[in-house]
Amino acid sequence: MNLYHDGTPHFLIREGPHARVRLEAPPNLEQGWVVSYPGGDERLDSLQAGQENCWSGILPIQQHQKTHYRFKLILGGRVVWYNQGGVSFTPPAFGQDFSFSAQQPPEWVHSRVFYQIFPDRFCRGHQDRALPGHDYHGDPIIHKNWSDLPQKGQGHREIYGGDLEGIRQKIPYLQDLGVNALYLNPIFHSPSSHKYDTQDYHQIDPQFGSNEEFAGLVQQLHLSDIRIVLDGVFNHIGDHHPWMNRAGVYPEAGAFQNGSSRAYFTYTGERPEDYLGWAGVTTLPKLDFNHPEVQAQIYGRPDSVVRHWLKAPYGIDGWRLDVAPMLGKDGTDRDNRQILSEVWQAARDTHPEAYIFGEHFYDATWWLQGGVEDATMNYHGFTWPTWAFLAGRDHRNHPASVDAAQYAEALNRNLSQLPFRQQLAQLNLLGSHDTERFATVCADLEKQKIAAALLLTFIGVPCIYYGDEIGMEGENDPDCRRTMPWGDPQRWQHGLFDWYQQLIRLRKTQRALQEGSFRILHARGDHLVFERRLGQECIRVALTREAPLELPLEGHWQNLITQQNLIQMVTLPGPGVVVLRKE
Ligand code: ARE
Repeated sequence: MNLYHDGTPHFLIREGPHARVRLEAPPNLEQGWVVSYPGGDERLDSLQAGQENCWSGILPIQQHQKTHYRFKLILGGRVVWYNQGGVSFTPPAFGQDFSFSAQQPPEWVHSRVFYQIFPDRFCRGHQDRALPGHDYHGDPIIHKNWSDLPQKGQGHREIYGGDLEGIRQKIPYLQDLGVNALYLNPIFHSPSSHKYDTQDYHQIDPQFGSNEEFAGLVQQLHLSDIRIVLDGVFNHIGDHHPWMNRAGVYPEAGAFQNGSSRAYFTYTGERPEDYLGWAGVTTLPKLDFNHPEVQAQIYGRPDSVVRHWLKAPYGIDGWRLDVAPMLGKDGTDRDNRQILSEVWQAARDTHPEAYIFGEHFYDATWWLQGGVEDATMNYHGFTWPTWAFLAGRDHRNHPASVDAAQYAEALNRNLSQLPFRQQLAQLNLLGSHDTERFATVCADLEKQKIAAALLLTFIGVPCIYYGDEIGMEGENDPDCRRTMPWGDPQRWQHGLFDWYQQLIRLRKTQRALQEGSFRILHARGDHLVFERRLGQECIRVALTREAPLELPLEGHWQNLITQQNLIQMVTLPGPGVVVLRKE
């Protein structure tokens, strides 16, 4: 019997202003305390011995900040400390204490498998609807055939014609695959194909459909038990937006004509074009979130963008915040986390179950302590470590060599700094519209299957980038935004699709995979074994990326993929994965 505690309701029970914490401990535990830090002061509560080697103690819940705690124990005559970082003989770092926040992510995300859609490239429902014919900043918009590949340097002005009607028509496909939530890349009126250059936040892009069509789509998705999250691009607008009006599309003066909205931007010189753009891109003027009017229009007022789409007749289920850590920085002095917490609060006030996750390419621990973002796109804590372990590539797609022990270390390091409910809400992904596709990074079908299994069994919410389930390939933007080859079944990896379908079904039927704790049991060389646990339910995932794996078992287990009952041993002769449930 080892020391064990996690954030599931089995081990952490909230009782009004207090929480009861439970600890499984070996028989040589002599005395123990749960140590918490209300107001910064150390507070100890003695653990009381209960049944089945379980001890419990009480700690006060902090209402406006994170509650963090650890255990101090006398085990076999020795003082030890135990927190999310494990057991130590000296007081451990605070950053890795167990923790929870009073402001928690919504619970509905636990049972969801997300599917990310880049709308122009997913499905064209209205074959006969004319595509936008206007030019893009002097260069023509290019209308492409569905089977053409995107061209480097032109991706932003290549239009294929995907639309909302296409998504609606593919609801049966999504249901067959099993996904039950969508994240859509931007859909508001914008000149480019990617639509990160918003021209009108209150209008669905005419290529994609009308506002009414969108309301109808959300309604139909909800009736099909599919939730929907939109891309919130608030750090910058498009230069066609009336606030900038660079091309003079609108009669009223924008910032470019020295209108009053000039104050919404940051300037590096006197000329109209001297505004700050996202990453220096002039089509993406960066907003100054210091300005009260910017705050009011984006998230403050009842009809602000954030609130508008969360309400009827649309009622979306949340926002993905584009370049979240950049909001308000570069020329403004308002704290980025303060702005994001106001966005989060505005969303929650409007829709108490809204799911707000930020786009972060790097460590986002700082944003995930409650009340700022519910989650992040988990590139840092899942995508990059998984690329390195299974594909031998780092986040820039350079060679990287990582064994299972290092992989486990990277996963644990990240998790140990997050409150448990935030761990459950993290949006895990293998790639996106901003990265190479995993099939291209990895180019090995067996490893793609292992990656899919990791995605669907790891702690957090899985998100599948459209087409990954059929093994679509693609280099970086714009090649990773190819069209879904509906009419060409030869380009589908049907076996991979079946595998995804099977894993999604598992994910949706096993609560331990949705809400259970995560613990690595073995990580060495090519082999990784981990456990997801929720009360009495226990799922074990064992995999090898190459060398044969033999895993002895104690007790009775069921192989959830083959339905076979196993008693003594799991054997994997080469790259593969098994998912087992304790009977
Ligand atoms: C276009 C061209 C690109 C060119 C870029 C800059 O297509 O080839 O590099 O311009 O000139 C949107 C479009 C892009 C478009 C961009 C500008 O989707 O196609 O690119 O607008 O017009 C970093 C940021 C991350 C950001 C990515 C793109 O950290 O936040 O770059 N992601 C968001 C969205 C994008 C969107 C924008 C931001 C702008 O998801 O879709 O771009 O609203 C490494 C680095 C990361 C880097 C990542 C990806 O991992 O470490 O920092 O992310 O690569 O490039």
